[in-house]
Amino acid sequence: MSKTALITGITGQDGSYLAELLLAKGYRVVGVVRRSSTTPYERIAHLVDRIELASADLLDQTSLTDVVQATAPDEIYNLAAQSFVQTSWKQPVLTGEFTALGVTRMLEALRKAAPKARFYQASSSEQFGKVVETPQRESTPFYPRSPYGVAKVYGHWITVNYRESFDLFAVSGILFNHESPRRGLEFVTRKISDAVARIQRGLQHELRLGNIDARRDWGFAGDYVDAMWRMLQQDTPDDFVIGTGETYSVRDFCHAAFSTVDLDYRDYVVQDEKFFRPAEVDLLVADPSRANHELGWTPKIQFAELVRMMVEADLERYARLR
Ligand code: NDP
Ligand code: GDR
Repeated sequence: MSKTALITGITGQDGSYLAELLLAKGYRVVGVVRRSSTTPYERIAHLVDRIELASADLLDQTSLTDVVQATAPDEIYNLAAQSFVQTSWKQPVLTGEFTALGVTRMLEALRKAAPKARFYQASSSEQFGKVVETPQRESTPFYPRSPYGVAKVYGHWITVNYRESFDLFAVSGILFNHESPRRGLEFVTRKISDAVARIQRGLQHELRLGNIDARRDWGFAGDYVDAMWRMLQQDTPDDFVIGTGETYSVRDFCHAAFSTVDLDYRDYVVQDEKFFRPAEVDLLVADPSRANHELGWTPKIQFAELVRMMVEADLERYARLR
C-alpha cells in the first residue's frame, strides 16, 4: 500500500520539490491550494497530472479539517506560510494569522481528523535571529528579529506542545535558507540571479539591494526536502537543524553570480535604503551535525554550484523568452 502525503504550500518552492521527491518514492500526493482568481501553479505545472489538489486556506479551520478528513494522510507537511521576511513588517497581523496560528489550525485538523498522521512543521533559522551562539544548533535559544521570525517561533513551540500534550508524531525542521531556480523573485538570491540574466541581455542596468553584508547559510531546496522526509521516518519524533555549515555574505553571492558571466558586481550593485530592514539578522550558520548523524542527511549541492545553477537557469529562461 502506498502512503499518502498531504502538503500545504505545494505551489511554493519547497512544495514543488517535495512533491517530486514523494512521487518518486511512490506516494499518493495531495496538495492544498487556496482559492484564487488566477492559478498560481507555475512550479507544479509538470506535476499536476500526477498529484491531487484540494482547496483549503490556513485562515479557515473548517476547510483544513475537511481536507485532512477527506485525504486520510499518513504524513502531513505544513509548508504554507507568509514566508517573505520584509513583508512581515508591512503585514504583521496577517503574517501571524498564516505563519503562527495557521500551524495551530493544521494541528487541530490533524488531531480531530487524522491523529495517527505524522506532522512536519516548516520552522526556520530566522527563529535564531540575533544569534546568541554560533554556529546555531537545536539547543540554541531563539531571538527572532521580525514579525515573521516571531510567528515561526510560535509555530515551532505549538508543534512541540502538541507533540507533548497529545502524544502526536509532530516535528519541526529548523531549516536554514535554501534556494533554487524556483525561488521567488523577491528573495535576494533569485533577485540577484535574475538581475544577472537581465543585465547580460541588456534589459536592466543596475541591481538595487539592501544590506549586502548580511551572511546566510545557503543550500539547495532539493536537498532540504529530503531532510523533511527523513524526519518523518524516524522511530521517535524530534526536531532538527538543517543547513550546510557554511556561511557567505550577500556580497559573496553577488560576486559569484556576476562572475558566472564575467561581470564585476561592483559595476552594477547599488545599495538602496528601501531594501534595508527595520531589524536585521546579520549572521546565520548551521551546525547540522545531529542531522548528519541521526538522519544520515548531508547536502549534495554546495554554494558555488548553487549560484551557477540559479544564474544559468535564469539565463536560459530569458533566452527562451526571446
Ligand atoms: P514560498 O513562499 O515559496 O511558498 C509559500 C506557500 O504557502 C505557497 O504555496 C503559498 O500559496 C502558500 N500559502 C501562503 N498563504 C497561504 C494560506 N493562507 N493558505 C494556504 N496556503 C498558503 O515558501 P518556501 O517554499 O520557500 O518555504 C516553505 C516553508 O518553509 C514556509 O513555511 C517558509 O516560511 C519555510 N522556510 C523556508 C525556508 C527557505 O529558505 N525557503 C527556510 C526555512 C523555512 P500561494 O501560491 O497561493 O501563494
Ligand atoms: P531571508 O531571505 O530574510 O533570510 O528569509 P532573503 O533572501 O529575503 O534575505 C536574505 C538577506 O539578504 C539581505 N538583502 C536583501 N534581501 C532581499 N530580499 N532583497 C534585497 O534587495 C536585499 N538586499 C539585502 C536581507 O536583508 C537578508 O539579510 C528566507 C525566507 O525564505 C524565510 O521564509 C526563511 O525562513 C529564511 O530564509 C530562512
